[in-house]
This record gives sequence, structure tokens and C-alpha cells, in this order.
Amino acid sequence: MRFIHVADLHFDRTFEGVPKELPADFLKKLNQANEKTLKNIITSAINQNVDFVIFAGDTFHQKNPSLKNQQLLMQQFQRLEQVEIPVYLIFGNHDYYDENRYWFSFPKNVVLFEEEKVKSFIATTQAGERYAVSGFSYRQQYLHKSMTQEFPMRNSQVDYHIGLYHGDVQDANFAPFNLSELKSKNYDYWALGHIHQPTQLSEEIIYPGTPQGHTKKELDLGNVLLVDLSGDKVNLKEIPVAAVRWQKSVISLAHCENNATVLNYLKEQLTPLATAQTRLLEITLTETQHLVNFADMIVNGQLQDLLNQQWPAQIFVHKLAVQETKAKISLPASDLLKKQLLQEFSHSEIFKEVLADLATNKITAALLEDDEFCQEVLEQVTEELDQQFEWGQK
Ligand SMILES: [Mn+2]
Repeated sequence: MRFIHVADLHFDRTFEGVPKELPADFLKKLNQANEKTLKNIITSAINQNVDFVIFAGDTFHQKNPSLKNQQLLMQQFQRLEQVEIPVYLIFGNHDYYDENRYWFSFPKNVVLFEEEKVKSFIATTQAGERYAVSGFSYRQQYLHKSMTQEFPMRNSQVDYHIGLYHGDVQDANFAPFNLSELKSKNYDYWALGHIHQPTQLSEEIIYPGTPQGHTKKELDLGNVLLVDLSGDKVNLKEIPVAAVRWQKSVISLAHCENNATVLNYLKEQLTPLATAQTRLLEITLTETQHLVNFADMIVNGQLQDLLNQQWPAQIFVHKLAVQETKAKISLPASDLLKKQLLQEFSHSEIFKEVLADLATNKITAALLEDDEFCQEVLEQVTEELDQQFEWGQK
């Protein structure tokens, strides 16, 4: 039996952290990227002749997807309907389900899990294998309980039993679960969603990762999983589908004698990246100390602008930085202490207390309620702490 496991498509999410003003060619590519990624997924499913496709939650980024995006999704599901490939779809914490938000009917091949309780469907593949799919959806942004106990034990009447679960082992807000609880159900495969980094919790319990990265943190992501089940064997293959990839490149300028050689050298180094694949690139330049007034052209953005003007439309440099080779300050404090402190600030009460000044302004006050903002601040702090200080081992 063969299927494609998709999760966290965030189909209607815009690309974050790119400048407002982009070259027209690149902007066009970016605006079409989500649609192209979805089309790539559907085309892969058809080409691979899969028995069905799973969407394990957060297919949409917003709880109220625009009419245009709803229509685009339905059109792509219809392509699968034409070739009789079923879709099993659960809703996650971002696109938690409310039927009144949908202005289009899902095509008949799409099996929706509409309730915040576990339901099971049984079907047969073209080759005559019987399978069961069990899962649940979010009906609100948070789901504070584990859903594992609601899942039935593996159905003994079918050849394969698959669980769909959008949740997080560690986060009490998102249907927290224990790995051992999932394992105890004896399913052949658990199609997880929620974590955007591809993560394999065990041989058959897997987050495929987001098929399209939308922020610089979602570096080099962009695959779906092609899953083959045969007896008790699980065979996995990543299929690249992202229309745009975020990438990082570190380039040493040690071999550039002077500023006049820099541009050509950079182009040479970046040439291998000029393929058909569209990229959002962060470049860090190292060993630049011998180049006179070099950092100025980075700080004022002139070098970045020049690269983006001269570079083919499939690449956009969204960040260009020089890494200073300043020695880190050694701290007697342990790495564990740092982690504990950061852990403390990740509690929203403490976080809000520290940034209480923001609450006095209407616009900035909204930021304090935005989980993603809080998370981003903490991640930046972590990065700074690691870059500037050498933490003790104990
Ligand atoms: Mn999620």
C-alpha cells in the first residue's frame, strides 16, 4: 500500500522576513509559490499512483481562509477525484474546523474528520488491501488533552491501520501525547502533524515537516513523505515539492585580494545555486578583515542591492551579513542555567511581565498576545546568547 503523507502545508501563509519591496520577477514567483507547491504535491500523488493522500492538519494557516484559497485547494483535490485517489484530511490548531467558514464543498473523494473526537473509516485499495484510518480534528485553537485514549486498538479485520494525529509530545496546548501510548495501539503508521521540522519519533510514527517553508527559520524544508507499507515494513521516501526554499550560505572572502575582486568571486561561488529552484538566500561572509571599508557596504545595503539586481530572478538574497571573528566572552555559568532561564521566560506571564512597557501601547500590546512573536523573541535571544558567550559545560 502506498500513500503520501502531507502535514502543515499552511497554504495561505505569506512569506515572512522578506523586504516589502522585491524585484517584480521575484515577487511574482513568491506570490505563486504556495499554489505551485500544492500542485507539486497533487502531481506527485498522481505520478506515484498512490492509494490515497493524507493531510495531517494545518492545511490552511488561518482559521478563515480566503475564498480564492479555498477554491484553489478544492480545484487541486478535484484533480485527485478525477483519478479516484481519496484524501484523508484532519484540521489542526491553525485551521481548526467550522463548516460555516467554507464556501465550497469538499469534493467527494475527500474524507473529512470534522469532530473533536476520534473517528475511523475503513476502505479498500485498488489492489484489494483493506485499511482503516483513525483520526480527529481541532474545533478550536487549543486542545488541552491527549486524544490517544480515544483511538481504538488496531483493527484486526484490516491489512493496515493508520492513525492521524495533530499534536505535540511536549506542548500541553496541542493534544499532548506519549509515544508509548501511540505505540500501544499497534498501528502500522502514525501520520503526525504540527512540528514543521521533519521528525521521526519511531519507525512508524512520523512528522513529515512542512512542504513549504514560510520563514527564515524553516530553512531548507519542503518535502512530503511517500510511504510504502508492506507487511510490517515501512518504507519512506522524501519527495521535494517546495516552490521556494530558504537557504543559508557561508562564504569566506579570504581569497579576495581587494574589493574589486569581491563581486566576481561571489558570483562564482553562488553560480551552483542558480538552478530552476527558487531560493530565498541568507549569505554570511567570513574572513573579510583584510578588505578596506568592506563592512560599510554591507551595513548600508548596497552590496545586497547590487547582488539582487544582477542575480537571476530565481534567487533573492534576503539577508547579507558579515560574521565578525570576535572571540566569545567566556561565562562561568552553565548551558543548563541558560536553558532554565529561557524556559522561565517562555511562560507567557513572566514574558509579559518583563515586557510590560509594551502593554501601554495599543499596537505593541497586541504583540504580547501573539505566540509567534514571543517565540521569535526568545529564539533571537537564544541566538545572541550563543553567539556572544561561551557557556560552561556544567
Ligand atoms: Mn499545528
